[in-house]
Amino acid sequence: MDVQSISDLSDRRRRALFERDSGIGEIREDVAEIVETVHHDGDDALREFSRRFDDVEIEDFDVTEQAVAAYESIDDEVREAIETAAANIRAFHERQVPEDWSVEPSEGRELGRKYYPLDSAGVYAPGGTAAYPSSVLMGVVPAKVAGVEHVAVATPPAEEINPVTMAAMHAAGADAVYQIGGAQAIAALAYGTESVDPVDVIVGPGNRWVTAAKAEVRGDVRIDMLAGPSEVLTLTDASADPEIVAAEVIAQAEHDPNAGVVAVTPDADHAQAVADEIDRQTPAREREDIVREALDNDASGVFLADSMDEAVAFSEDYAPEHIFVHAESERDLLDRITNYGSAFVGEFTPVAAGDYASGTNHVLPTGGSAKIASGLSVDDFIRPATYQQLSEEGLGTLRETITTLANAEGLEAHAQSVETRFDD
Ligand code: HSO
Ligand code: ZN
Repeated sequence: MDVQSISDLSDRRRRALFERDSGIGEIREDVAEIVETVHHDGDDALREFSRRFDDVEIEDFDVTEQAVAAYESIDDEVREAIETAAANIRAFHERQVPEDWSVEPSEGRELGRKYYPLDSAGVYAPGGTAAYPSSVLMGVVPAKVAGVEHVAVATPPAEEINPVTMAAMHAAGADAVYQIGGAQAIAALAYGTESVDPVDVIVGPGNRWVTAAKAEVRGDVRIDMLAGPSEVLTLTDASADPEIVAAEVIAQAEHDPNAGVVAVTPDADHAQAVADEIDRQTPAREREDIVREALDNDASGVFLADSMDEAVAFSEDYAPEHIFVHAESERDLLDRITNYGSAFVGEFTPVAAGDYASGTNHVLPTGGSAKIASGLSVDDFIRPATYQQLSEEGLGTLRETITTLANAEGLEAHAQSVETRFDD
């Protein structure tokens, strides 16, 4: 792999690195049609799309019982790993549940905020080679922790739906599981059909069709984010072991040929050592072909900065989904970066820890949206509302402010609703 100096990057290359595209633009129209058809024709449309896209004839969309059976039949070892991961994810997300609060900013004016869980949520679980049991846990567990009553999972139909993914649905506490995939699944969850109850929020990663469908239904239901391919940026100095840095880059590269995998450092020898390690380790990986494609794409590379300041600025512009920070003053570096979905600090903190088991969520903002958005959390399933109670004295203090503004807006009845409470 070549090491590229940040100062030598062309504008085109910088754009490819910093303006990563989700790639849903060109399929938006086709997806809109699928969504509309399901909205209109319900189960008939779902059956037709399952025939067309998944090549299966579906009688019953509901496979909830299969998830229970899968949970009971998978290897004990795998079941235990699922339970351990789920417990850690649950514990971390329980810390996110907000408590209702109130204040009295002045005498007789009590104001507060109350938090309500949404009634229902839909979690999309991709199929095929992207069937990740871990992603099911990341979607369903926070919903349940938030207090969502009804959590449904949709996953593409298959001769045998991945049993570990199905088991994870049950372990996480999913209330219903439907064998429906792609854009049609998102439409079914958003609008409901004869067989599928509509939900308030749809979360979870999917392919471009799923993502485009989430963009389509957004507004009618809440969605978490428009997720793109996985990303990692490593920010390291000469104190880091190149073997570890390369392993971090390669790990996320195996997700997707379009993954964005980047190593940045201000140390020239370290940069070269990381690049060499990537070349050395890649042939040994099972998913070597995907890794190579990811390393070769325009959102990836090994980059040399003039200074740690320039490396930090590069990372801030890239705004990666995951950042791996390992340097002499790594905790200081963590304080200097802000644009990332989830940070992994120090030698013994692989991104894989958060991908699976440490407890943080792995559904994270990609494509640079870490500048404006956060990863999946309990917040996605919660709706805050405000309340207040004023005493006579409290309202008296505000009386003139309210009536002055109401009259300025020409809304005399608003002013009167205040005045009517006073005798003078
Ligand atoms: N790194 C992926 C999540 C994942 N990794 C699932 C392994 N399984 C996107 O954040
Ligand atoms: Zn991963």
